[in-house]
Amino acid sequence: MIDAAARAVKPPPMTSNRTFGERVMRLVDDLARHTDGPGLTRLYLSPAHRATAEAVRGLMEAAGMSAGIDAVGNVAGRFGPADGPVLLIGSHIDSVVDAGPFDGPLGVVAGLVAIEALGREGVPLPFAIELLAFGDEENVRFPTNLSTSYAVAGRYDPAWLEGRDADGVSLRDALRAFGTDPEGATALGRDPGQAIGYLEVHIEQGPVLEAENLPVGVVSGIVGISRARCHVTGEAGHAGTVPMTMRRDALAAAAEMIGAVERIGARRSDTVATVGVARPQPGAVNVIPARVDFTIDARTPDDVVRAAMMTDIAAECRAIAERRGVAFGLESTMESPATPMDPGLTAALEAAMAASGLPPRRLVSGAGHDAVAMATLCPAAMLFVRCLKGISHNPAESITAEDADMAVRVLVEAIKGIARSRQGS
Ligand code: HGY
Ligand code: MN
Ligand code: MN
Repeated sequence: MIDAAARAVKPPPMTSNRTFGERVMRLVDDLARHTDGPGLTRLYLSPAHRATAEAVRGLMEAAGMSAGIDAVGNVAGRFGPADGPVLLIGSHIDSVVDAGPFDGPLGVVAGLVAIEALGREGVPLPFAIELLAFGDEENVRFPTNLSTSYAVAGRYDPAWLEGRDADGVSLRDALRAFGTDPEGATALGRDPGQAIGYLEVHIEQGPVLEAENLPVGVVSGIVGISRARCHVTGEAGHAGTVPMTMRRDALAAAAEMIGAVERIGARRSDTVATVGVARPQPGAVNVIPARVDFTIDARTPDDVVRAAMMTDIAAECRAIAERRGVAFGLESTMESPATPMDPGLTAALEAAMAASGLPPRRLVSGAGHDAVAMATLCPAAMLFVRCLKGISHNPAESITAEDADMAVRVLVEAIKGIARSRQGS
């Protein structure tokens, strides 16, 4: 996965007097061309994911890293010695459906540009840097949770390989079709004794930094996430002949349940609950729906509150099902814990921000990130970058080259600060 000999070639000079930010924007734009459609859609292990992984590997190698694609589809590039202490930097290159270009790739590209800069400067580092492009952060295709970053953290659950996508393809078969050996998935864990920390640059995906006119901020913690698949089963019937009082309409029941999810999610200012997918069957204009499958995504910074919210949602759905004479089933598909970021690494990011004349600003992340998985391996911290109107998971997602430039400068300065602290200076 990582070539044995770490090649110490110098990365290419900046091709013009481009700023870090301009290079980041150009590279993100280049990677955005790899899509399976609609729009920018790059699901885990898809052809577009493969093409993007190959492109990232090429960029890593051009920057002087030894790079490879591992058994679960991560791209991993190593800058510096092949053994010994290592600082991990990364984010994901998979996307949601019809996504924006920055959610994930910004963190990979910012890491690359920072490593290129450190290579050009010839900064002596007391550790290697490993750049990672994870492949399954969005968990859209398979019922997994951050499977490829958990693989790097040494916590890959082999049961995930049996999970199937909407077409019935198992994760095991998808990995084989991608060109990897799924049996290697559980052997990717990095040595916790050598992993000195993990840094991730990511768009905020929220409106706070823009509202406060700040280019970047640091993440205090990442919310916990519960996800579930729900199944409502009623009875198909003729839309014209079955009296309203004699129906077991699965879609009308699901609609009431979806309203309950929204109402319960809105009870507190620190909770959210979303039904992102609802599929009625048979889906004909003149047939009373027999079945609806829908999803729940519930989040809070407090795991006790989250468990209580899911209990209330399930109880309310069961009561609605009982009253309407339909069957209801709920299966959990994700339980991701609320994850505080490492104080030491967060302070290193804040010191780097201060060195760039920026005030400290800490934010809770309402989005999940690979940092949740990486925090089980080593200290983890995140740098958020302002994005236009907080828009994300949307083609309108955008950032400025100036903010991208600031993010790379803060990342470079933070890496130097971590190096200084390890050298005792
Ligand atoms: O759903 C999330 O929070 C992330 O975008 N995967
Ligand atoms: Mn993301
Ligand atoms: Mn996302």
